[in-house]
Amino acid sequence: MTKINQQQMKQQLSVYFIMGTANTSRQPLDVVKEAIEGGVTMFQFREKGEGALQGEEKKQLARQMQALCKEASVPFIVNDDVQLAIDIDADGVHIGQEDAKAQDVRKRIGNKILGVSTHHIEEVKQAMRDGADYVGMGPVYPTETKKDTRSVQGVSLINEVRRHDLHIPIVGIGGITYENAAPVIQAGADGISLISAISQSADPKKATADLISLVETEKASL
Ligand code: TZP
Ligand code: ICP
Ligand code: MG
Repeated sequence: MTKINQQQMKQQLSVYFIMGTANTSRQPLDVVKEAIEGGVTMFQFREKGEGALQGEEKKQLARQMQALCKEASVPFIVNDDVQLAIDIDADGVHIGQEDAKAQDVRKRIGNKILGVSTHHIEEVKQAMRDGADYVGMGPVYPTETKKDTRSVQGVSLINEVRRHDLHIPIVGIGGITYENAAPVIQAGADGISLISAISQSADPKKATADLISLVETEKASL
């Protein structure tokens, strides 16, 4: 596996869907399948919260989602669980500031994609030194999906990083919907990352397709 280049990474981040069993009342695999049909550009398996699967059950669901992604050439990223990502040969890992150290994770995963959640410009610089391929920034807007988030920051950090001319690929996260997504891209993010706007949608395929066309329009207008 060769390391992803920055230009490719920026394209893959456009509409980055994150999901686990807690984020839908439907069959999780059906939701992922529909989101893929709608054109998601990257997927993260985030099996957390109430009723989250563990051990072999978690691994089995991960493999099933991974297979759907693989068929559609959608990069499959595992949240937090570095060992799971290695065991099933996922395309990458996403970690927060409270998880394993990015530098150590980079050593363990070789050229796989590494994403790091950041909330301050110093964390962004550190993630870059540690070898992150992209950073997540948020919560941009209030969200009901994750209870232990940092304070809502709008697009201020995204703006600040771009003002400092840092070229790391950025994805905004937290409370993003079709209605409020445009300012995130206008601020300089390369994409939007969403859970509920797709996973709770009555039509995940259409929700995704609409988000894709919005992000592409916004990127083209910059
Ligand atoms: N990290 C910061 S906000 C968030 C995570 C995982 C949840 C995003 O979920 P939603 O439903 O898109 O607001
Ligand atoms: N950003 C991304 C992309 N994923 C996450 N799980 C997160 C922030 C907390
Ligand atoms: Mg985490």
